[in-house]
Amino acid sequence: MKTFYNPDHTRHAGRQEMFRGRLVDCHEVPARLDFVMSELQRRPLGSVQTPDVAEAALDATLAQVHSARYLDFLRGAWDEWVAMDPDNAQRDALPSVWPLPNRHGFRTDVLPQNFAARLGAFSFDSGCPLTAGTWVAARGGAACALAAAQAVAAGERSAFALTRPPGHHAGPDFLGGYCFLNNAAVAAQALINSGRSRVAVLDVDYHHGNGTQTIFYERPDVLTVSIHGDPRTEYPFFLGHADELGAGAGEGFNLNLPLPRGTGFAAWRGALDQGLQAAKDFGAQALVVPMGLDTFEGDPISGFTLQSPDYLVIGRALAGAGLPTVFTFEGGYAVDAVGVNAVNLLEGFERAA
Ligand code: SP5
Ligand code: ZN
Repeated sequence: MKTFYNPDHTRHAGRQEMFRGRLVDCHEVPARLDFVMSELQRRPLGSVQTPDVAEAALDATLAQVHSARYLDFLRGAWDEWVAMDPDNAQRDALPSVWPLPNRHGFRTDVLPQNFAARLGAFSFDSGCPLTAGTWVAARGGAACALAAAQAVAAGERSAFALTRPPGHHAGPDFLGGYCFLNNAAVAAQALINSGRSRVAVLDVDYHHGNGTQTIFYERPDVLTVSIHGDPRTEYPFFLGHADELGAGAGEGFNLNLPLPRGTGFAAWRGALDQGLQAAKDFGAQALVVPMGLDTFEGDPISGFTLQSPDYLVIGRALAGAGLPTVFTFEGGYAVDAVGVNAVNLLEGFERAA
């Protein structure tokens, strides 16, 4: 399995996130990728390379999953933040005011001129710091997702987009949950562009993949499945319930499998089988797996109890689908275990593939 690695990921290093009235150190740190890289050196799965994709192809694919005004905003956001006050260069941008879209009559069609207001209009939480290097890092990560999809489209059995910031919480026109550009959506869209008519996304991160769900909610060509902590108690709270089935032409093409906080591997594995069966029934021609490792028992912000060897079993089960597969790296905040858990999953896949 080829790994596409984004060396620019270090340019995104948020300092603090808002949590219950105080700023706490960011959980989503650059060291996460170092642990995956060193485990990949210890247990190689194939070449590790930087992505080589045409800028125009990347821009075109990004434009299919994110709105033009969101991409324009994100590209220029740091400069605007600093232009507001030169002293802002000393700190990350966090939103603090939101329009509550679709409710209470707040307008989202007229974008405010004020930068802080626009940052709120394009985000859904205050735990996702935007930094000087966020755009470069996120775009480099999307390039990894595109390169991984292109490798699979060209005949590779699987490929791994190893990057951060993660992507599955980023929607058509919003950031949040440590995510800015939706790498899994880029991969799924690129597979569609390569001629696959049906692509399944099977999100195994602890948190519901709300961004990916929203991007494809009204589309019949991409099935989105997510196994996650029940949003009644778990982040992102406002999406991820079992009765969200897709809408319009996409009705029937979204499947949420929420599980209670505290769920262990036996029950989690049952949900995985359900998700794989849904991908099979859909007639998926390729699979995208947003691979979060925050289902691990030791994760500091999550609530399932998976153990490191369980990830080998997950990889093997995913390979059982028999589909060309792109993995994107998502959550996982038990930093010193994230490398072992990620490579276990990928190695379990490789051994069975
Ligand atoms: C990609 C991904 O896994 N995003 C997850 C975003 C979760 N954001 C909410 C985090 C709540 C942090 N809790 C801090 C506990 C401090 N002791
Ligand atoms: Zn997560």
